Parts: sequence; structure tokens; C-alpha cells
Amino acid sequence: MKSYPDHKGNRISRRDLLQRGASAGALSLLPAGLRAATEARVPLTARNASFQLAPSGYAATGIWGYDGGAPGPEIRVAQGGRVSRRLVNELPQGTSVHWHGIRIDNAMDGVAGLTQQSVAPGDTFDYDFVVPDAGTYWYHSHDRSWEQVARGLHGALIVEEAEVPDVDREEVLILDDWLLNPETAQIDDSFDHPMAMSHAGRIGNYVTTNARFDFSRPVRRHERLRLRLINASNARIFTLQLNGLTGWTVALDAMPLPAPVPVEQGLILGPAQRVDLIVDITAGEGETAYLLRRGGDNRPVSQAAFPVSGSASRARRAPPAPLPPNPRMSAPDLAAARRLRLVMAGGAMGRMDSALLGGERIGFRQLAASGRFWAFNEMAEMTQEPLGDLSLGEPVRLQIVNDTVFPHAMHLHGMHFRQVRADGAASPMRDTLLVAAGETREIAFIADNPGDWLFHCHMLSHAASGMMTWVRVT
Ligand SMILES: [Cu+2]
Repeated sequence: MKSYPDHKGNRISRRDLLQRGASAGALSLLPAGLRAATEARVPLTARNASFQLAPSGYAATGIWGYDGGAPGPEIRVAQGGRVSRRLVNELPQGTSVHWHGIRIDNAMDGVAGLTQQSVAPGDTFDYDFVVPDAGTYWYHSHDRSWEQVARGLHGALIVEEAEVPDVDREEVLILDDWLLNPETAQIDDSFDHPMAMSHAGRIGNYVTTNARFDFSRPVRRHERLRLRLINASNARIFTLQLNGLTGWTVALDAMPLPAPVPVEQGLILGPAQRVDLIVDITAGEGETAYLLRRGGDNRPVSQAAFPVSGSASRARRAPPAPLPPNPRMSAPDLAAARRLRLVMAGGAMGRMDSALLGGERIGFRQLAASGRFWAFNEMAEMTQEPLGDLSLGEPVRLQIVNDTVFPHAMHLHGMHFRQVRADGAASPMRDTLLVAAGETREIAFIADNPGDWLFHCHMLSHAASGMMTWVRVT
């Protein structure tokens, strides 16, 4: 009989599973602890599928998706609740799931090779964790992510506030791009191509919202919507703008802003970043409001269309109230903080002539031949020693120097941080920061979550070719 290891390494037979599954009907009669254990059997299956991604007339596209969808199923849970899913791997490769932005128990962070072993084809892994903060999150593969996320292994994870904001409805918009063969509509499988690795990353040629190139939702004039925007692309930086909508930014990377900020300029959304907007439909009846993105030649193109018919019963409302704050949002003590520094180097047209790989200093050409184009502090791979060995509760300042000619979206697992501005002021909390070419930024955070946490570029081809490090909190 085939058996599977659970996350503690215990073997579970298929018969055990069936017997446990059979009790699901009596769920509501179980005490809470047992109920959590039973709910952990809800599968999240990573598998092959195909669907009509390209416009009709093209072939269906073969993807890898959670439960066969791309995006995968939306997971929605109340703040303070639990997410319990059994990852079932039906892919031809090992895989794992990372719950991006959740201040999670380290063992559940889903980083293959750091917080867990890769889940082999045919195997399963039980994820079961509490979500302490409300907000807009996403989940995605964290094993060969530059291939697996590009093939479709991602979905939205929404944690609802106890007090729901006063909006008529909300839309979760997952922004993505796909690199499709224009003849066959199949996903280009040159995942390890040196061009994507060494330049801006894998940029798709087919841009979608919730896997639709022509995403559209009918609305009424004066309707108030909450838009939860998630950038699930491998490397694309979206520059967005509102048209026929008046909007406020209310959260960045899930964390509420102290006060809503009117959207006046373009919104920049780097890979893995999220923004929550509250928007009022100000376009007239018969018109169409748009979320626009800057396309080729800087022309604005529709990322999401909102055709207006009829009016909501109310006239325009007063500006929205802020979202309720999450716990543990206090700013770190900058004066007492430990200082760390990360220098990013390498890439095409960069100045890096060598870096360390396997304990040896290696020239750029030879690094490139080994699929390594980037280095963090001169290391072209994950190191045995962490970038920072931090004490629980310690404040940290981390300077990030981008000595390359490309932007990088730096993501810290397990903890949110604040950018420290030149004048010493702290920016809103987030978990992913875009650092432009040639720029130096500083972030600060409180090391308040124990474990080994990855810190890497979310241009996923960059992470695969040298841009990964980690910190330890004990
Ligand atoms: Cu990068």
C-alpha cells in the first residue's frame, strides 16, 4: 500500500487517509483541535491541466495549476483563522507552496531546501498555519519557481478583516504575463535561457488579469469597489493608472496604511507586490472605466475594464476610512538596530568580473556557464551562514545596494519591513521592495519571527541564478 509522509515525517497509509476522510461528515461535532486535523485533509493538488488562455481560435494552453486552475482556487479565511491544505503533487517535478507575505510559522513557509524538503512527485505535504494579519496575499510554488510559477502555480490568499470595509463589493485581480509560443499558444519552455536569467527576467508576451486578456466586469456609476491587485508575474513591473475611477490606496503588501492615499500618479506594482485600492466608479453610464497599464511604446492599454450601466443608489460618498491596523505594526528602534548590508552585483552589462561559487572565486564567464549571473555580497549561491544571525525581537537595519543595471524586487520571508527614507522617516510596512538600477535603499524590521527566512529577488530567474540569501532568527 502506498504511504505518504506527513510534515513531521510520519508515514500515513492511504487506508488511514480514507478512514480519516470518512469522518468529515461529522465535522461540526468534533472539538476544534480534531476539526483542524480533519480539515488538513482538504487537498490542494498541483497538476497538469489545459484551458483556453489565448483568444478563441488558438489552441488550449497546457499549464500547471493548483487544482488544475491558473490562477489556483482563491483561499479565503478570517483573520486569526487557519489555513489547512494538503499539497498533493501530481507534477513530474518536486514542488512546495510558499504563502507569500504571511507572518507564518517557519516550518510552514514552504521554501524547498530551507524550511522543508521538496515534495516529490506522488507525495503530499500538510500545510496548517494561523494567519495573524488581514490583507491580500498569494500562494505560489517555491521549488523551481522560475518555471513552476510561470507555468501557472499560483493563487490568491485573502485574509478578511473582522470589520469589513464599507464597499459595495470587491474584486481580486491577479495580474500576470505568460510567455507563449505565438503559433501554438503553448508556454515557452526555455525557462533556463541565459537571456532571461541575466537581463530583466522572464517577461511574458501575453498579459492577463485572472488569466483573461480581456478582463471585464460590469459596474454601476458611483459604485464603490475594493480592488485587491496581485502581481503574480515572474518579472514584469506593472505601471498602472486609473481612468474613470477615483481611487485610494488603503494597503500595500497586505498591510493597511494609516490613512488612505489618493491615487493621483501611476501605481507601480513589482513582481509579488500587492496593493489594495478602494475605488469609486466616476465614469458615466454607457462609458467604461479602466485599470490601465502602460504597454509597449508607453501606450495605455486595458488591464481591467469596467463598463458602466445604471447607477448605484447612492451619490458619491465621502473618502473611505482606513482599514483597521494589523497587530505587530510598531516601527523598529532605528538607533538600537543591528546594521546589515547587501550588495547586489552581476547581470548583463554589469561590473561583476567574479564571485564565489562552491567556495572558489570564479570569473563571470565561467559563472555564466554554470547558470550563475548574479551575486549577493560576492556569493553567487545560498551560503551556509546566514546574512544575519538575529536575536528574537532585535531591530535590524539592512542597506541594499543595487550595483546592477536592472531593478530587483527584494522579498523578505516571515516578516514585513519598512523602508527607511533618506530623512530617517519610516515608510509603510511591506514584504517586497523594488530597488531600481544603481539605487541604494535601506529597510528596517523587527526580527520578531523565529526561524530561517529567505531574502531574495522576486524576479524569479534572478533568484535562480544567484540572488538568494537568508537570515536566521533565534
Ligand atoms: Cu532581480
